[in-house]
Amino acid sequence: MELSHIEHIGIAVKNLNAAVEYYENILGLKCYAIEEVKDQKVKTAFFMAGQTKIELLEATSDESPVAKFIEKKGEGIHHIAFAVKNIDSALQEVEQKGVRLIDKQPRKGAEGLDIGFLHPKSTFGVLTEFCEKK
Ligand code: CMX
Repeated sequence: MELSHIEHIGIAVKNLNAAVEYYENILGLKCYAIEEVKDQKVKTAFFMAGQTKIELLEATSDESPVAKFIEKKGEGIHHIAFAVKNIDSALQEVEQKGVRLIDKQPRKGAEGLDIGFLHPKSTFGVLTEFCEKK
């Protein structure tokens, strides 16, 4: 498997607008896109800090994984996403090595990326996402 870089860091927030204001007005970053990902029940806002992408996540339903996360753990870092060269084979490879997958097949995520999640109970507590730009 080839992990090329950290594609983004996902941060769960209760109020996207308030969080965007903080990142823009206090940290001086520019929000370059806001996108709802219906499949994941989230609204996202994206920033670049140098070469590192930050994705803010607000739940759009009580059933959203982000709503459940905030209820249990509060706001904060939700996941880390790695760019991979071939997401199908990367998911297959880690599963063969004993990692529990959330997504056995890639799905469509924000920014048109193919995404798949690894379960945090198999990854030392960090919800891990693979992404491939096709
Ligand atoms: N990071 C670390 N641990 C997490 C976690 C996270 N983001 N989310 C849940 N957990 C832990 C919980 O604390 C819990 O641990 P304990 O059993 O020790 O309490 C365990 O995982 C199970 O959590 P749960 O609350 O019972 O929640 P579910 O099993 O219903 O769901 C998960 C957990 C990870 C399978 C679910 O959140 C999921 O499918 N996530 C992937 C999709 C996603 O997060 N989408 C939103 C982002 C989309 C995007 O970036 O576009």
